[in-house]
Amino acid sequence: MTGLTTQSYAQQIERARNFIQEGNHFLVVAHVQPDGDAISSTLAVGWLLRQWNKSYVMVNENGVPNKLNYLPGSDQINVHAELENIAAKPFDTVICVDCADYARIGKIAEWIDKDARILNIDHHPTNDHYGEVAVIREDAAATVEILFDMIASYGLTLDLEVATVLYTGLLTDTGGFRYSNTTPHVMTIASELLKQGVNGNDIADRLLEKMSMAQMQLIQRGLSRLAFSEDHRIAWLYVTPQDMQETGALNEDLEGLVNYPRNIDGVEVGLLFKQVDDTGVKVSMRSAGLANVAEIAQSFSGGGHVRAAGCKLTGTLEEVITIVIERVKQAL
Ligand SMILES: [Mn+2]
Repeated sequence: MTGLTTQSYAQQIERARNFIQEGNHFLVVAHVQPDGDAISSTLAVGWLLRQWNKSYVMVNENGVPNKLNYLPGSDQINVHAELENIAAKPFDTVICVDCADYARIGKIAEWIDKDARILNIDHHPTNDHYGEVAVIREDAAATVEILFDMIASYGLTLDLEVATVLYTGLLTDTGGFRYSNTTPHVMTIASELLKQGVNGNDIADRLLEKMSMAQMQLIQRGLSRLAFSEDHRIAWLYVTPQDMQETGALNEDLEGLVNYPRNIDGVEVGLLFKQVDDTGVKVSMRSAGLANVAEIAQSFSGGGHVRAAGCKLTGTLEEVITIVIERVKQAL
């Protein structure tokens, strides 16, 4: 913790400029199981570094979800294992994007120097301000919104490539410009990006409409197990390793599944339990507004946003469902 919360956003952006200009070679890393904002933020930082002739390596533990492989430069994002073949390591200058805490980079930490200089760019309210410089705006809809502000503040000129990347991060983290984080500023930025020639319709179709067969089959299985609390204010689904195996689903195919329980009239909290193995269960939580699921997730060492958060617990599927549902009941 460096306690930079007292600094203004503009000052943080200036400190980030100095951080980048002082460095030569960067590792750009996002969180494990990256979403649209994480991948887009990685690529936007890469674009920014190229404008200033800096060299860099982009990475995350799991690579790029198939759905996002239309993004320019996405083929240059490495997975954890590929860093093995990269000469300049351990890395001593790191830019973390969309990671509320340093542990969210997962196994990538193995390739980073213990004394590395870290720039932390993020919008999660649970961000603990790790790193030498932190650019945090909790009311930003996405980390790409902060990156747009940085690019504008540094006087760099947008092009179609970075506009496509930024638009993707905004679209995904606002649920297609539908969530409560869809502010006038978000729409102003989206408008700027569309002016660059971004094909908003094509991106929305790829990311919001299309589904893989495995994703649809997981929905089918998940919905067949839909369960409710007695008062019907909590609803949940679960998915087992067997489901993943039999449908050939990847982790990215789970995306959106948690919205089904949450979207039911009268449901305040929707949950998805994903059994990882015999001892661990990942929990995704979505709130309709009344419950702060970030707090609930944090009480289980997880984190996230007020209306969307997650955590991982040890125990059997049944045990974890019982413990978490009990905690959600207390929060309602
Ligand atoms: Mn994000």
